[in-house]
Amino acid sequence: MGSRYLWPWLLVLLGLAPVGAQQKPVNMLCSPDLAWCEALVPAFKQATGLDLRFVRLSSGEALARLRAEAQRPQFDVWFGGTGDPHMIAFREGLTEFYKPRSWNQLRPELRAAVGETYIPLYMGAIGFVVNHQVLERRGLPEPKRWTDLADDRYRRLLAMPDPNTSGTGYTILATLVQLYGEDRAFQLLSRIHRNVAQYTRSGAAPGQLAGRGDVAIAVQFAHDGVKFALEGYPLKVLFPLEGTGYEIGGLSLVKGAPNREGAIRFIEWALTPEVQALAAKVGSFQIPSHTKTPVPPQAPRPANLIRYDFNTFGTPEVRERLLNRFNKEILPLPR
Ligand code: S7P
Repeated sequence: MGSRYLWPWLLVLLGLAPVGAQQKPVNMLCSPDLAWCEALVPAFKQATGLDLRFVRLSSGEALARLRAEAQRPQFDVWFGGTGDPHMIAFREGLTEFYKPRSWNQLRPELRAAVGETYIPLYMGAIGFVVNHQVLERRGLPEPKRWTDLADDRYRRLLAMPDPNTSGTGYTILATLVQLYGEDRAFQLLSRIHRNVAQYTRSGAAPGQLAGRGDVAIAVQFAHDGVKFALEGYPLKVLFPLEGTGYEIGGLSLVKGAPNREGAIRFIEWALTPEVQALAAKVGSFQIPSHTKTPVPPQAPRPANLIRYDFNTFGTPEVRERLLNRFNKEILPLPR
């Protein structure tokens, strides 16, 4: 047996490496598109020999799961999903900040925006994903502004995600509050509500409804709309003129992770440019956080991003207050 096979066992014998720790599977809570979660599994196995298991949950649901398991965490790592719930999880002591070796190679503006709360994984902006065939058929114009979404002519022609379960939905809510102030945002939401045919559980689902022609306008992440358009649906991605909000998708180490070492191995691996580039190969066109990962040519690049206040909207009390208002003041209104 060569010395390269002997030295790991020597470490074990000296008590410097925990027996079996490297062999335990890594359990991942995964919030992006399912195809991306699935693609990570064989790639991680090939790179490390370790099994990766995952459960796919939307960002708000993932946060709820971490809260429910706080006393006995089941997951090691939370991959992807909008940043606000990652920041909230950190502030509630559900995750811990781990600084990866590649930290200084991640886009500085993303690191600065979230501080040392979670690891930025990608960036993506909210847009309007419109089915141009449905609009043409009905002789309706494309919506240009957030306020256009309240236009009576779009009655029951809109779909958007529910901010309780969906990180995308919460990003939309927080965007309107930042653009209009809280009370005016809720007034606008109450008028938009009349046009909403469906609030979906996950963030990408509105684009599927628009793609099939069940609705004309989906409010969601623009990159999810690009994916559906490239799959052949008659969709077009627009950005509201008033400005739009965005996410800094997160990667977090779960506090008290049963397999902390495996989680750290996963995090270091997942941040490499080669692994980040997997996303675009399976149709996820966000802007990757590593400066050396090529930005997919399909990634939408809106010109008018707002100065999204991650610190405020990643606060547990602010999220709680906004969701309560949404549940009490908007959802019960007739449509
Ligand atoms: O599909 C990719 C993506 O839009 O999904 C992530 C996030 O979990 C949003 O989904 P939910 O709204 O269902 O939580 C985004 O971070 C990501 O860009």
